Amino acid sequence: MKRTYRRLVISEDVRLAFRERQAVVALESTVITHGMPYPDNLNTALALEECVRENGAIPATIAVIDGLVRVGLSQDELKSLSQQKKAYKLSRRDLPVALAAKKTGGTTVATTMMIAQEAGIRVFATGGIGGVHRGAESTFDVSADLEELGRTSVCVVSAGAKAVLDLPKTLEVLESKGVPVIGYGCDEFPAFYYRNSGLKTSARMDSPDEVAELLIHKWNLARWPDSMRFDGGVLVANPILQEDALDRDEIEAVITQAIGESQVSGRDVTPFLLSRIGQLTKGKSQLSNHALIQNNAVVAAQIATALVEKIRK
Ligand code: PSU
Ligand code: MN
Repeated sequence: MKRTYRRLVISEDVRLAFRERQAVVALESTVITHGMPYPDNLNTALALEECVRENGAIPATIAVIDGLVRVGLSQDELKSLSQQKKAYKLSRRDLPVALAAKKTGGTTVATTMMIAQEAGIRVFATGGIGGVHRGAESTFDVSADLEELGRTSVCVVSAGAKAVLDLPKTLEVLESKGVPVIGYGCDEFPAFYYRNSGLKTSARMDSPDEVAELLIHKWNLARWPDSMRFDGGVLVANPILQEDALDRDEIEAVITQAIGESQVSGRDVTPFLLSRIGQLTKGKSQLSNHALIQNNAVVAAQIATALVEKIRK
């Protein structure tokens, strides 16, 4: 059988960035295909790329298009992905199926991490990671994102975990898997739509430089001959800005209502909840989501830039 097998298709922009040792930031695409309605999803995707560039790095949106793993998309490709009604949501288990059957889909945090690592990208920005769902003691619904953070060496910048989750249980699993959870300029784990969950992070850091130093030590990027390397991810929890945050009690009531109405399971849970919360808040949650992801893209670009500078030295 004749087959062409290309593992990764890396865009011209991103290849040039690698060649010139410029900082690169990975961006996920499930937020485009399943996280927001059109045209918000497209506007967010374009704004994120802009935030990364404005902060001195090159964006690489990752997705699967017609069975090819793509690292770096053009504006036209982003537009067409954002309008795709039949795009799949691709987590770790779905990726080989999508490649074999030449599907198109958005990559979740888990798959974006896998692909970023393959491509040599160390820093990745998203909105909020998946985690342990409320009621997981009976449904067993725990996102593959947590497993991936335990094994794949990429730094994920997020506004904590998605607010629909059980945050204490999510933090427990991250601790079990050895994932440093860094409060970025904060002591408490942020709760996505609002800043304070009352839960502790594993450490606090206040600058891109500090995070870059952690990454160098964790993965031994300086190749110190007698140093240890600790494989696995790092979660940088970057709280939403106060002016974009929602009222805690109000949004918690909405989340409880949306969870109560949910009749779906498995991979449909998160997209259903995000869209229902959007309806119930009359779009306010989507505005917050848009703002917090941009804030994460800015910090990710700053960390990626600091990391490149340290490795160059
Ligand atoms: N964060 C957002 N919007 C999203 C997601 C995260 O602000 O749409 C996506 C991410 O791709 C994440 C996925 O990996 O939801 C988690 O889905 P699940 O809980 O089914 O693993
Ligand atoms: Mn799930």
